[in-house]
Amino acid sequence: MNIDVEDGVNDFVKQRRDGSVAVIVVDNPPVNALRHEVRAGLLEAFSAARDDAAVSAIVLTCAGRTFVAGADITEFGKPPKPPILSEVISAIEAIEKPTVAAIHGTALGGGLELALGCRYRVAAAGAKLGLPEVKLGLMPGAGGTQRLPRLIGAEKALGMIVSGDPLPAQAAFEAGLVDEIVEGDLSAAAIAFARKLVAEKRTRAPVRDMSEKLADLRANPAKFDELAAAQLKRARGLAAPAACVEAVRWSLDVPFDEALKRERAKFVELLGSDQSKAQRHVFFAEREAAKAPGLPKDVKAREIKSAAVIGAGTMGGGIAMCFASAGIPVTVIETSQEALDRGLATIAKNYRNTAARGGMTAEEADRRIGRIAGALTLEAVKDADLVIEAVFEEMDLKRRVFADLDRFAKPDAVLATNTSYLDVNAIAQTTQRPGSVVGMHFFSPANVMKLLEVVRGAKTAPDVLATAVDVGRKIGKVPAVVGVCHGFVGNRMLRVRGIEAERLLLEGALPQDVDGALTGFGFPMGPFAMGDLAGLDVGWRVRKAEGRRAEIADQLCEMGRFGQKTGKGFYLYEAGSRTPKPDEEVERLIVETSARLGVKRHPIGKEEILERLLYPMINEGARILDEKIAARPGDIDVIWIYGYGWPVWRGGPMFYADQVGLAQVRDRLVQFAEKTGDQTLMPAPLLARLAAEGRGFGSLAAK
Ligand code: 3H9
Repeated sequence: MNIDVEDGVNDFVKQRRDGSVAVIVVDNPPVNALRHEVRAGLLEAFSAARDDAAVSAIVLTCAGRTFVAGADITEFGKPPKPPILSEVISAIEAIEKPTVAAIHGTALGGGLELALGCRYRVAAAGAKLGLPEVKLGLMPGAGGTQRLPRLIGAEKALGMIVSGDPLPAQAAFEAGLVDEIVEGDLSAAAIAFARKLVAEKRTRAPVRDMSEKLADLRANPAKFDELAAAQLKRARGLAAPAACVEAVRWSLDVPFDEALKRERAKFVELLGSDQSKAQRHVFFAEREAAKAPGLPKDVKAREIKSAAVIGAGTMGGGIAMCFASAGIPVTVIETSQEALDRGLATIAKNYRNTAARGGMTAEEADRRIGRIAGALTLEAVKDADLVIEAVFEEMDLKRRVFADLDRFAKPDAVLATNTSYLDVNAIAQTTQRPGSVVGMHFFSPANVMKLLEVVRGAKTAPDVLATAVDVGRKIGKVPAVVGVCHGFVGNRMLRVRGIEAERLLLEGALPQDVDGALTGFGFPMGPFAMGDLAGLDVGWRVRKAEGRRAEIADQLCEMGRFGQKTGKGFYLYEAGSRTPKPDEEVERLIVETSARLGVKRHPIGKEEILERLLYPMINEGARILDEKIAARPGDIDVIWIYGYGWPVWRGGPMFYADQVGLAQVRDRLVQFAEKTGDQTLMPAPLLARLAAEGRGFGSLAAK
């Protein structure tokens, strides 16, 4: 069959002929995931090209914005439909004619594995190639763990597979993963590349038969153990990274076909694990959280070409860095030269430290620093498309700033407040344009933490909300849209946990017991170590403003124990150390306070500590859903994972609640309410209703 024009193998795979080169095109927007029809279409198209004597070489390309970005994650958990991906790849790999994958955008997971089945790979200059399965609690399941080490060596492959981080095209070229980097028309270049292979009669063994790059580690298995141990250091509590290491090791000492079988079996095992289910939930929840309900479909984000940040403190400086790092020029505004100089100097120091550690080149650090200007008057916001206020957390001050902003900002500027608790509507009211006002709540350190709570005020215009979300993604954040209430989603739930943590101290636990239960669960740190890190005076101020007390924390503050910055807080810190050490003085204070308040202390087990901390948070999450402050349970999960260190492999508080079972959560909450006399611990109506119906929060998302 002679195909000159594009012909559909099916709806998702097309083919055409360019002279004697067969061009196979995957067309499954948005990311060309390998759904069943794509796999079947590829097998059919490659087989036909193989058997057609008029075809001398085959090029595989993709339509749209990217090469294949992996298996179709939405198919996971459903019975697999043949052909499975490994069969398709094995069939492609066995073809003797030159096969060339033409890669643009991202070749990820099964997409890269597919490209590894071709004998050659060419890539557009901006392409990225990686095996990110580990980020979904998985490992590559279609030969990636065996072919990648054969092509680029086990050491580099191990790094890529365990981290899940992709290589840019240039690095991939240097590693031998890509044969040529192409500027301009990728398809045309790939076809020309294929023609040249034919003309020069160049051939190459399939990747499965390569072994040269494995020789070094095959001769020195102890070195592999060292590399593996280094890779696994940060993989606390996670099953997938260990499985990745094990599989890469097979590339050294297990025959290829046997290793493929083992890889598949391990992949299937991980697919069924709770960890992977949680991580896949987070993948989709993260994307959903940015979608605000009720926004018109055609709403367009405004273009942000420049930004201004008011306040050069820790928060303002961190926010300014986010913009500078994303290539958006930003002006930082302070009230005094001294504060401005200090803020700008800290920013420059942060960038230079990163460069010194090898995180970026010195030139890149300079470029980023060069995108940040300083100013001493609010007038300097006049050209900014987006203004973010990051002044002290005080309503009067914020209102004054917004009233002034109204005078100076461009009419179409987006005005954002970085408040972490305050009423965005009250702030918006001080302007003549409340529709332009939105909350953008960053988390400290703002240049590092991924979460961005985008707070939608009562009057926030749809395109203003869309702009905050869009710019959030552009500066590398995970935006989650929330409504207005005290503390929004994250801090409102954190407050509940804080109250319980304090209550546990009075009832019999010590700070290290409470923190230990949470780190054991997978949090990087517990509430008391976190309080010491952030400064106990911060929470003290908030409580005073709210007119409430936390017995132990307030006493510590009254003693001048503000945490790490004073060397003492809930723990003791030796000079220059950030390691918390239990402190007898604090333990005495806790015991005395219990006695003074007439609370009889008793031992509290790890399990109970966890339930006491986590279930009230879940309960508050249910109220937040009921009040529509968060649109979906997954939004709350995303907030806790990216803003508060909830372990990703436990899927977030609402996902976790479903795994525990809502009836169990409800029953324990009733017991806690009885035991403490605190009626706010009684199950929220939504939680009680779902538990009674035998449902989980996940069933709300599906509606
Ligand atoms: C794998 O390959 C296993 C194999 O080893 C073995 C198999 C046997 N499937 O992120 P975006 C959706 S595991 C289904 O907003 P971007 C996504 O949900 C897989 N859907 O765009 C979103 O939908 P919606 C290994 C997918 O430009 C839309 O596409 N691969 C998939 O910011 C746009 O996504 C990965 O882990 C998928 N694989 O980023 C790659 N990927 O519009 C995962 C995306 O309804 N994907 N969607 O919200 C990514 O990292 C990013 O999506 C990517 C694009 C970088 C590709």
